[in-house]
Amino acid sequence: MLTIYSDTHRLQHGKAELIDGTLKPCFENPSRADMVLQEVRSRDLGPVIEPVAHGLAPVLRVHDAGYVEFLQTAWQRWTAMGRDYDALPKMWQIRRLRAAIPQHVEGQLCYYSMDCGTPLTAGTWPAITAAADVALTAVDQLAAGQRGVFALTRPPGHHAARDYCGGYCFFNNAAIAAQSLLDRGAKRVAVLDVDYHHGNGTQDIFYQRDDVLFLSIHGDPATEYPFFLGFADEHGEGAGLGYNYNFPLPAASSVALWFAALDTALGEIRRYAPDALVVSLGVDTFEGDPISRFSLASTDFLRLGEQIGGLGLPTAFCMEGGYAVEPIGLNAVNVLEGFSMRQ
Ligand code: SP5
Ligand code: ZN
Repeated sequence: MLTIYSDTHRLQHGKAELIDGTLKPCFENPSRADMVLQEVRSRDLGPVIEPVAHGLAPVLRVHDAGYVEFLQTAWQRWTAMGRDYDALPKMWQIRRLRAAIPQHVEGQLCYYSMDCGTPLTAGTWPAITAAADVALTAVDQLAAGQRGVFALTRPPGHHAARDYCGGYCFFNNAAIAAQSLLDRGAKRVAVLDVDYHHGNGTQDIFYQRDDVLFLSIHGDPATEYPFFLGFADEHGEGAGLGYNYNFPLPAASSVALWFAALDTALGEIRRYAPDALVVSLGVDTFEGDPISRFSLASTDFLRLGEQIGGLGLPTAFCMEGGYAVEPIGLNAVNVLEGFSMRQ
């Protein structure tokens, strides 16, 4: 399988996040993608190529122009005020506060963020534009006839909605890939999100549409981040009604329950009969993940890949979460190898 990768991801390197009451080094850091790349190479998954620059037009197909402009200018505006540290919001536009977009860069940071765990840094803009290009180049390769392509995207994307960042995500790489598939002639695209956390951003972007089927298997938001979305009764809206499936599972769910949900999700994908599939590939479902609570073993990721491969669809895998850094490569590449065995 072909892998698309850019070193530019390293420029996104936040300093700290608040976990269990203390500031800890960011779980979402460059070593994650470095480890995945190392495993891709050591197991000879296939060629690794650089992304091709696609510009902002395909990003603006799924993200709000004001939000994109904020991300593009924020660091320069932040440092112009003498601030030389990561930009993090400390409040939100909550109920009954005014909804007008602030002029001030810090006000805009608060307006365009979902949480305080997603540091905007000196390298955020180059890293997120490179990640979008990685996803878009994967789509180019599917269009050129590849069956499965691995977009080694970092930072991840599935928590980023049309006009907000959060959960370590800024641009929704998987949504950008799905939209690009449609813009290249696909009639229907499915996005299967297997990250531990609900893909609230992807759901947000496609909630009112029937040309993208979104399915997410994740820790129940009744007890897990992102708390405010990802419940089983979210089916879509308007034309999108019936094209959104959430499979929230209790945090301590068994592997058998997880695969039962996968089976149901795969059945819905078959019924939809899409032209292509995008997989939001988070491996934070792993039993050793430091911030998540499912218990998939490394070999389970092979089985996951095989089952996805059994759909027989052109498939772009976009890397999402996974914070057990040492085995992250093993787990991610197991999915890709499992997929390839079924081709
Ligand atoms: C892409 C992705 O996986 N984003 C995840 C963002 C999760 N951020 C909040 C995590 C809160 C975890 N609390 C865990 C406590 C562990 N003792
Ligand atoms: Zn996650």
